[in-house]
Amino acid sequence: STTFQLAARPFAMTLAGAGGTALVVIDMQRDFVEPGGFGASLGNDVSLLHAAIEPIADLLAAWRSRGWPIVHTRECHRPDLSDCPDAKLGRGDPSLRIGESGPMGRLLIAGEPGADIIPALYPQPGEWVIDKPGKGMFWATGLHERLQAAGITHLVFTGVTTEVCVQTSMREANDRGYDSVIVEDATESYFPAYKRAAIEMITAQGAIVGWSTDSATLLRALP
Ligand code: C5J
Repeated sequence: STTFQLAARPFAMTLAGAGGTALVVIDMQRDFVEPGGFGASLGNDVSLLHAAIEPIADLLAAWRSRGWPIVHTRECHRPDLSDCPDAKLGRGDPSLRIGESGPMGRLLIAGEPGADIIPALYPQPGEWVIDKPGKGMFWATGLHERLQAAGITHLVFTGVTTEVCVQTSMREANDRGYDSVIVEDATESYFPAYKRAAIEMITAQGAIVGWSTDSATLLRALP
């Protein structure tokens, strides 16, 4: 199988070519990125997330042109909330809770406009769209088995928010044996200091969770 080298922190890494490296786009949903959604209901300034959109679009184009695997995730729940634990439902001090109705429909509910992916990054046919009830993409999704069946061994992480769903998913991936890299300009947080800290935690101690790079370096490295 083919491989390629990527300049990364804390040191260079090897990724799988020939479709063995999936591009993962975490939760680029209207509910997190647009006004009136779940992120805004928690008091966050959603415009802080917008810088990640163009770098993710560039990576999507590169993966699509190669026919390599792409995984989009959406944090959302069933309409009856049977997959949303009370502990999650009751958390925070939001102006609207999960399942309540806002301008983009019921917050974080599958099938509602707000739970869907923003138009600029909308999935194309054949790309995987994983609905996840948790912060991590492996919890209650069956994703590990699907990745294994597809021969995917390496993951490139993008999306929002860096220290919540992206970091949780990357830690879950690490424990399942994937080598992962987070693309620094293709991920954002409502808290810039937390974004920076999450990337430092991921790459510390000799890539204890994984590596980091930037989209320009990654695009140059792709075979
Ligand atoms: C959050 C996410 N921040 N997608 N979700 O609640 O990171």
